[in-house]
Amino acid sequence: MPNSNPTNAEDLRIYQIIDANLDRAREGLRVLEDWARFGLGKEKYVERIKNFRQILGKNHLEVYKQSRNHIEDKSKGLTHQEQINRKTSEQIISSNSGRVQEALRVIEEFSRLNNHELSKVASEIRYEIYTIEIDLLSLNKCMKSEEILKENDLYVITDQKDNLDNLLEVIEEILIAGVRIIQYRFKTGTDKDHLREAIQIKNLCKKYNSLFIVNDRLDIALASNADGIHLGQDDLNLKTARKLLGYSKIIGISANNEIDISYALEEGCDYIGIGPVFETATKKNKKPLDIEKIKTLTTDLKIPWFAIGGIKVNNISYLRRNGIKKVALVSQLMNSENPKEDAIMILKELSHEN
Ligand code: TZP
Ligand code: MG
Repeated sequence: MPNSNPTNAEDLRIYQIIDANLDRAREGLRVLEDWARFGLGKEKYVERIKNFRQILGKNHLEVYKQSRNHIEDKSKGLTHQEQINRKTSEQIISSNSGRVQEALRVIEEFSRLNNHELSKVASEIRYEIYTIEIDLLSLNKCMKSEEILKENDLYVITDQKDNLDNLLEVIEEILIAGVRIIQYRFKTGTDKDHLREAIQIKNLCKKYNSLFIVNDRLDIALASNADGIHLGQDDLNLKTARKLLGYSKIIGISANNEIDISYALEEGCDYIGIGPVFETATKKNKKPLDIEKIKTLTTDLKIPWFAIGGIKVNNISYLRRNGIKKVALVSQLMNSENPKEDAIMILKELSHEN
């Protein structure tokens, strides 16, 4: 209970501030809770946020509510331009987390003298909201990337080009054609050049709402703010990569046997590349996997997987007849005279109903 006098004018003003901010904080929490529930389907966060809302509800005493009737609020109903401009779910998460944090801070300050318990509660919840905000934003990012991986059947990997302008042009053409997943793969050259290239490709991918994934190199992925990384069996292990990248980034793994696939799944990889399906000059010393073997390996796979290796426009229908719906490729588009037209043709092949 507040240890003050509700008829005293200054105390009344303080109660009114606490009342308004308890409403604000609870409303903001409800927005976050509903996004965690309906937008992300994350029960753990729903429960945590609901619990905060209930704690604040219990602390929303009658004396605070009564104070509403005593002093008129002249700023009621004011809307800021920022509120009108809010468009994305990320903006909604950030602005409502900010709203909750600010409201709790006000409660913390004004209840410190007359309701120490509420002040403490407000401070504790405020700190938790800082982490919840980051977690919800990460989950949002991850969900968007997962959706792109699920909904798109063509994954294009770059090849080393002598002329960077040409590589960027090729990538842009492919993006214009409608490809939504690009992997930046390089084997020689300087890190300085690779980071510069990575940032340029990342910007292009962002412009076309596409995923940008870096092959092998976690440092380049982090420094270019890539959406994820692709790792082979001899690269950095998935556990370490996850620790360094966090849960907002996707991690793809190359695997072509039961053990590697089950380990990748256990460690929480987001998609798998399986191959080579056919012989390919891009990876000369790898023996192709039997198509029946690919079928066995992928029967129970619940995450997206892409077949890779020697895939061309003219073998996609064969792959599709064998249940392979998603493909990754390098040379067919990187060496193409007309990458846009070819990408459109491949996308069309992949979308055929058969
Ligand atoms: N991993 C397995 S096969 C392969 C990689 C990176 C190369 C695929 O290149 P291409 O040119 O599409 O055959
Ligand atoms: Mg590798």
